[in-house]
Amino acid sequence: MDSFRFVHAADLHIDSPFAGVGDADNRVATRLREATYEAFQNLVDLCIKQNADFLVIAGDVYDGADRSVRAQLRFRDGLSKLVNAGIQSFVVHGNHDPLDGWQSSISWPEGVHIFGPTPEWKNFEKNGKVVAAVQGMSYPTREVTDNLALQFSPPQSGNLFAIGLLHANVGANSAHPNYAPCTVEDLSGSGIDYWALGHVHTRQTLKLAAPVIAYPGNTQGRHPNETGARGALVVDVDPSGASRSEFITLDVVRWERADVDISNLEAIDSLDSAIRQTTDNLSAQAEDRDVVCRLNLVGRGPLHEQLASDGAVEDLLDAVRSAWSGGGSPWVWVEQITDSTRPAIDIEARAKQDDFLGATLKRGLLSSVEADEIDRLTEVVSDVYTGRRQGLPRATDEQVSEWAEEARWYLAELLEQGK
Ligand SMILES: [Mn+2]
Repeated sequence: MDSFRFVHAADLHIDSPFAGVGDADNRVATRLREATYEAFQNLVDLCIKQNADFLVIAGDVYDGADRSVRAQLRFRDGLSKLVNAGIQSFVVHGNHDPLDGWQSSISWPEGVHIFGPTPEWKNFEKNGKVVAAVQGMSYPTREVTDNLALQFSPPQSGNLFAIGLLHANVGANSAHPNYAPCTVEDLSGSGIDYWALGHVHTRQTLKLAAPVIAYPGNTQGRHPNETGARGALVVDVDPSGASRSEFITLDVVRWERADVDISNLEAIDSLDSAIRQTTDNLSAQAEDRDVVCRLNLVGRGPLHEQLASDGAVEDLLDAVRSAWSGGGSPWVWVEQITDSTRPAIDIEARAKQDDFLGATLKRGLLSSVEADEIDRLTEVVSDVYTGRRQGLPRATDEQVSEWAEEARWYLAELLEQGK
C-alpha cells in the first residue's frame, strides 16, 4: 500500500448565527457571522497546502437543517476548488444538517462523495491503485437514537486502510445530545482502522491505535464554552497502515475565559489596567486572531466592596470595550465580566481574634459548604421555586453551594464592619 495523507474535519457549522452575542458591536457581529465561512476556507487551503490526498468531513457541515443557499454555494465552491487541486472529499451529514432538511438542488463535482442514509463503502484510489476505503452514512433526520456504529459493515479487504466516517456521541458525552450513541468497544471490534468522528466539539482522541478513534473538534468555536484553538487533523498513513495525526488550527475568532485576580490591587484604576493586561495576553495567545472573552474577577481584597456598588462592573466593561474599539485588527471583545471576588478578610488570622466574628469563624460556621449540607440548603431555597410560575429552572447543587459560600462571605463582611 502506498502512503497517503488525509484531513479529518467535522462540525463546520457553516452560517452559524452566534445567537448569544446579541449586544456585540457591528464590527464584532459581522466578523462572527463570517467566521464559520472563513474557517471552512482555511480548511480548504490547509488541504491544498498540505498536499492532502482527500478530505473527510464527519457531519454538521451546516449549522441549520434549513441551510442557506449562500452556505451551500460556498461549501460547493470550496469542495470544487479541492477537486481542481486533485483532492477528493467524503462527507456525511449530522444532526444539524440531516438529509430531510431543506436543501436546494446542488450538483456536486466528480470527486465529492456525499453519503446517503445507509452505510456505504467508497474506495479511494491513488496512482491507479485502491489504497483506502471510506464507509459513511448521513443522518436521515435530526434525532437519531439508534446505534449507527453497529450498522457499519467490516471492510471487504484487509489490505485497504478502512475509515469509518460517523457523526455520533461515543461514550455518552453529556455536553452534546446523545445521538447515535455507541461505545469505544462498539467501534473497536469493527475491522475499521480509523474512526473519523464528528459531533463532540472539543477535540479528543478516544483511542490512539487499532483502531484510531478521534474527534477533531469543530473548526470554529461558536459560544463562550467553546474556548481555545479549533481546527482539523492532518493524518498520515504509512505503507504498514500505521497512522499519525497532527492538529492544525483553522479558527478565525477565538473564544476565551480568564480570571482577573484583585488580591494585590488597591485601586479601581489598577484593576482596569489588570483587565487590559489580561485582554492583551489573550490577544497574544490567539496569534493574530480576534478574541471574544468572558472575564471573571476573583480573589479577595479591598476592591471587593467597590465592585459591589451599583454599575461598577458595567463601567469596567464599558472601559475595556472602548479601549479595544479603535477599529484596528485583531480585536478583543469582552462579552461579559462577572464578579466572584470576596472581602479582604483573612479567615485564619481573623478566627484567632477574641470577638464575635472570631468566635463564629473558629466554630467553623463560615467554613466551606459540606456535601451533606447541600440537601438542607436546597430545601431552604425550594420555597423560592415552588412559589413562582412554572418554567423557572431548579437550582443545581453547584448553584446552591455557590450561594451559600457567597452568603457566608457576606456575613463575615457585615460582622467585620460591626454591622
Ligand atoms: Mn456539531
